[in-house]
Amino acid sequence: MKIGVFDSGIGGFTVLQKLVEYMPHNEYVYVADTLYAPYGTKTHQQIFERVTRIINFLALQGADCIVAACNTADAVLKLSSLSARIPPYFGILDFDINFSSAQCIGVAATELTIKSGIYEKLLLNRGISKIIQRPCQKLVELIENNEVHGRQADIEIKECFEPFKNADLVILGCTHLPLLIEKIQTIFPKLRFYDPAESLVKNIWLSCRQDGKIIGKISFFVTQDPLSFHTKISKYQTLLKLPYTVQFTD
Ligand code: DGN
Repeated sequence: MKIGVFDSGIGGFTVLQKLVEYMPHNEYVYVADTLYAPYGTKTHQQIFERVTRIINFLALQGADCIVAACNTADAVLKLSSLSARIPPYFGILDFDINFSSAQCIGVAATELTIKSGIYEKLLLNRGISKIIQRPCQKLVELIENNEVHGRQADIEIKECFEPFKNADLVILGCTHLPLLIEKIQTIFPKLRFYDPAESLVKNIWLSCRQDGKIIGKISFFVTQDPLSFHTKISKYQTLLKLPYTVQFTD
């Protein structure tokens, strides 16, 4: 089967990697909306327009299902009625986790995801009232620019994660963050983290009937500068494992 995946950049790799682990024989079409990145600082309307366009593009590519590997985009879609009209659609916010109501939960996410109130709503519905949310936009930019090894990354990690010191669990509410998890964990060894992609990908695997075709490849489409995207992703080859191509789309 063909699975369409999208994010503003390379954050969705953390979801794609898990999809490939569970379903290595599928064909993947991944849109990185690099021309409009970062999503986290845009308006609801701007993201809605971009995401509608990307979903139409993936449908035209013949995707059997579409995965929003971006919390910001999924938050916007979940607050509109679009996702209800484009089955089968899966979003990173469709995660399953049980909390005890006494827990204090941290969420690191983009400004737009936090502003949307979606995590607050999801957690309140699960009986959690102690919620700490922190923006991680600067970390997204450092990850996209491959500047994760310098001092600035340490400073930004501390600024984003320090307020979670008393949280029982921190949700990585931005798909870019798992790309930095080892460094975050080294700086905050006592914090516990949850990546929503864990349960999302398991749910996709359980609910999508596999057609038995063995294809195993990824087609990346980027909305700006395919060459630099190609260079950027070459270091993730072991992460992604499958052969891939990179093309431009507007
Ligand atoms: N990876 C995106 C998310 O999960 O919200 C954030 C990307 C961005 O453009 N800031």
